[in-house]
This record gives sequence, structure tokens and C-alpha cells, in this order.
Amino acid sequence: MSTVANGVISRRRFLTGLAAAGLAAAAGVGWFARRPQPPGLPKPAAIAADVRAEFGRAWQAYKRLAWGHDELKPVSGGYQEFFAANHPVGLTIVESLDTLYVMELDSELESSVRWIETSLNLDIDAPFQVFETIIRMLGGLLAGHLATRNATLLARARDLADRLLPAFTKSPTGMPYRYVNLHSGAVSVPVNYVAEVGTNLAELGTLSRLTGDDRYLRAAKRAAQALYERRSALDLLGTTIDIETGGWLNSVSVGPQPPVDSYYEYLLDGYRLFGDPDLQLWFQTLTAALQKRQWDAAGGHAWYAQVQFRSGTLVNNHESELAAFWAGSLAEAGMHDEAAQVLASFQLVLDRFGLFPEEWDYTDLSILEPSYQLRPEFADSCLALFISSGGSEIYRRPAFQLYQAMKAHCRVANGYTIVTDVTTRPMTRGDLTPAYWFSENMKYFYLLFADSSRFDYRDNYLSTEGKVLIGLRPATR
Ligand code: DMJ
Repeated sequence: MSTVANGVISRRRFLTGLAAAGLAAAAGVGWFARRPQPPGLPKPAAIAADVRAEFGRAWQAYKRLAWGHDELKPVSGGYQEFFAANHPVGLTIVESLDTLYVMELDSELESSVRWIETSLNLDIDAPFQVFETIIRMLGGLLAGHLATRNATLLARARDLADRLLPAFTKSPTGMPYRYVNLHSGAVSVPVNYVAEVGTNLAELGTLSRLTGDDRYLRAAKRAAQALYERRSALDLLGTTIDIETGGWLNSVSVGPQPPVDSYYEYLLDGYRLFGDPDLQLWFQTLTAALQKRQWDAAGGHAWYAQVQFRSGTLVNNHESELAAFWAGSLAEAGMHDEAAQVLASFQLVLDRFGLFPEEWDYTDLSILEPSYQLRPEFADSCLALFISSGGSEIYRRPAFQLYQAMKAHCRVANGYTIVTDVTTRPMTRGDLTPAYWFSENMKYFYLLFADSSRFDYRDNYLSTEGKVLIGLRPATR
């Protein structure tokens, strides 16, 4: 998850970085041309071609076995729906549109858009999880529209957002209910997590930008503000909140870890995308508190301790793979040293276990949850640091290490599967290709090595779900 490069505000810092690297005058095409190749890695173009081929292999399996359903089960050859049983929304198709575009898989993109035009019906009488629907479906449709300029994709995005909006407008605090029925607008589950309340500025704001209707961005900002106003005197947040009363239901500050993580990310992103100084202030205030109260570099690596949000008292030293995205956000905030330290800490875990377990104790690297869910956060940060450093090769190597490990342990006849235990040899496999694997992992790997002519390496924005909402360049072939 997380973001890459500059929106409105960080442009100056980003361009300064490029100038320092001697690349300010370089165009997007050929952006890597002057970079030295790190010893021992295959040529970037060869890696990119391999990533594209592996994506294509998994895509063909999805088409053959699960087309129109949400997610492929590559081992059994089946599928599963992500949001609601018996209500497929073609999640893998919607999530993959901009990846198909940057990889120049144009006929696949065409048939995906055609499926959305002819078969995607969002008038579904079932509760949908607001956060996941926004980052995956709304973000996917928006990125697809930006890639293709197809008007139906934007109309579908707007239709979807209108169905989701009651989750915000029916809430007395402005923080969204966790679920909304896409047909009736009935809302449910007033207990929500910080990340689910506050990760929507990029998608709703982009929709406002594209339609000229500011209701979407206003709803997102109101939710983000409601969270900020409930921070403790230490400027820390709990994890779980009653969105009707505004009362906290959990008082542990987990830092940039789930279920808070992407709220921090989207305050920064919202500022960078829309230039709103409130969002900048909120990001800076909350991040300063994380650095002051939770940053733990005592053991030679940098992690975030979990603490009581009112007192700052230590709760535990648990760390989640999902927090690997934070290195990218720190880099995009200009905190390059901290970003590099966080990435190096996660690198240690990758070296130790071969793939990332879901959760561990960072004091001794003992595993708390041994599965690898094919998650993209580490590759996301590699790409973010690669771009914000002006193309430094040192960030390609760890990404390639993860790519190779993923091929070694997760590759099956029908694509790639999650692993349920990274400690066994061979690693114990599960049976799922999450839609985000198509949307995020493979896009990050590809962009790191491809020098794509369809992606602007100097001016771009990728959402928490890897959707390219700024930086898609017109096709030249
Ligand atoms: C993705 O859906 C997104 O990256 C999201 O922000 C949280 N993490 C998952 C994948 O790990």
C-alpha cells in the first residue's frame, strides 16, 4: 500500500531530489538510462519482462477459472467472493485495470473494460464494507478511467460512491459506518477502525476532482477531522471507535500498523494531492507524536512500540508486515533517514524468514502469526524510496529479493498463492490469489524495473491499494 512521488505540494522537494541525482532533465521514458546497474541483478528489462509474463500467466488462470468472480483460488481451481457471498463484483478485474494498462496488456484491458460495461451491476442488496469498497472498487474504477478515458468507468465510480455516501452522511459524527447496503443505503456496524474511517481522501477527492462535485471530498475530510479531534493529549490515537458517539473503544496506539496505518498515510497523501494545509498539520502533529512516543531504535533497528494512547505506557513490541508501507510514506514526507531505517528493519525479517510472516515480536523476531498473505507493502516502499531517491539502485535489490522468494515459495500452476506457514520447508501453501496481488505487488515490481513509457516517474500518485491516480501517460502504441 501507500503512495509514490509527488502531488501538488511535495513537487518541489521531489524535483530537488531528482536534480541532486542529476536526473532533473530526464524525461519519463528512458528515466533509468543513466543509472548504474547493481552487480548481480539481471538486467532491469529482463526482470520487467519476467514480471509481466508471470502476471500474464496468473491472469490467464483467473480468466479460465474465475472470470467475473472476485478472487482466484489457484490451487483448487475455484474462486471466492470478497464482499458478499453470491454477489461477485469482478474484484480482480476492477483492481487490475491500471496494471494491465502500464504493462501494455491492451487486449486484456479491453475485455476487462467490456466486462465492466456489460456485467458489473452495483445495485446489490447486501452490506458492503465501506473501506475495502472505496480503496479497491472505487479506486480501481477511477484508475481504469484515468488509464482509458472510458466514460462508463467514471460513471460507475460515481454510481458506486453515491451508494457508499450514506455511510458518511447518516453518521452523527461524519465518521462512516463500517457497512452500507449498496441497494438500500441501509447502514450497519457503528464500531469502526481508524484506518477504515480515515482511508478515503484519495479516492473520494479524486472523484470530486473529476466530477466537480465536492460532496465526496468533503465527506472524506470530515471523517478524517473527526478522528484527529479525538486524539489524546499526547497526539496519539486508539484503534477502534464508536462512530455514533465518537467514543474510543480501544486505547492502544499501534503506530503505523493496522488497524490505523493508512489513516496516517492518507493525511499526507490528501495534503499532497489537494494542497489542504489542515491535512498537512494533522499529519505532522500525529507523526511527530509517533516519533516521540513510539519510535524504538534501541535494538539497532527502527520499529514502533505499541503504547497506551493517553499515558504513553508500553503495551507490547508486536510488529505487522502491513506496516512495511510506512517507509514509503516517511520518504514521501521528506524523512529519508527514518524511511531507510524502517525499510532496513523489514529487510532483516525478510532475510531471516525468506518471506514475511504476518506478525512478529521485534525484540527477538519471534513469530506471532506465520502466514504470508502475498502482501505488497514491502515492494510498495521499495518503489516509493526508489522514486523519491531519484532512482537509487539500492531499492531495487530488496524488491528483487522478495520477487524471487515469492516465485520460489508461492508459484503454482495457476499463478500464485498465499502461504499459511513460512517456517515449514517447503512452505505450507494456502489457496488464494488476493486481488491486491494483481493490483499492487506485480505493478510495483514492474514499475521498479520496466521504465514504463505509460508511467510518469517524476510526477505520480499511487493510492494505498496501488491505484495510479496521477501519473498515467497516454499510450504511444
Ligand atoms: C491492501 O488491500 C492495501 O494495501 C491496504 O491498504 C491494506 N493492505 C492490503 C494488502 O496487504
